[in-house]
Amino acid sequence: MSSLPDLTLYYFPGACSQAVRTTLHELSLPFKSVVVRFDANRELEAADGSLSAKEYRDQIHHSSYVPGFVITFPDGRKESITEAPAILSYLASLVPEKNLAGKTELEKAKVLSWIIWFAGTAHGSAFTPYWSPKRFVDVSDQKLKEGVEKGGRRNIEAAYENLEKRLQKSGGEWFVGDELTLADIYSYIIYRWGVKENFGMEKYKKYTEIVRKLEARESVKKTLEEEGIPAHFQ
Ligand SMILES: N[C@@H](CCC(=O)N[C@@H](CS)C(=O)NCC(=O)O)C(=O)O
Repeated sequence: MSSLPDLTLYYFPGACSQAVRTTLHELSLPFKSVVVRFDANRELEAADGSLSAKEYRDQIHHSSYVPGFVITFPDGRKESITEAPAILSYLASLVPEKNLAGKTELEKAKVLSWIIWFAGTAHGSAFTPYWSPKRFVDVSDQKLKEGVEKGGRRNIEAAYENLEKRLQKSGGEWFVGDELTLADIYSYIIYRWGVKENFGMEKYKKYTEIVRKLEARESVKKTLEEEGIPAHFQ
């Protein structure tokens, strides 16, 4: 453990950065976390005053989003990584014996496929237009704004249906086979967003079963406690 780099997560409670926190706990990796908040210009800055919005954008996240993730190596060199699937894959590689990225080459591809799909399709093409239409259109045009939000909501529903169908077909106990992977961990926050936005999540039976199992894990319990979010089922 002593040769491991220092890890710092920049997060917002209940955001996609939550998947990084749970992965860190699942791997028992020590880390520091810094909560971010919006400044007067709606740009993210460190809430503890350690980074202004400009510093956060310049040093941590080029687009001023979470998760921000910084690795400080024993020689003092710092690197930052962005995009949740990349951060999760990096973390899994620090503790390869836990196989969170999958065991076989085929499993690894399947885990990667799910986490890219969560980030790009379920989040980026569905929740992001629904919540942040300004990333797509000029929101001073009410019609355009509403059109994007509506498309986002439709894509969210389609994503959950797609996910449940694929889970039903796959037959394993978790997203990929019978062991917990990054795919399950990432799926948790995507489910909670559906709960928050009233998508009637319990109709997605297998997904719900997996989320119940996730909430029974110490890693998820710890994450929810640290982010001040109550469990959904327990
Ligand atoms: N593709 C990015 C998406 C990051 C993202 O959209 N994060 C949201 C929180 S879930 C965010 O930072 N929102 C702040 C904003 O839109 O200003 C990733 O996976 O890291």
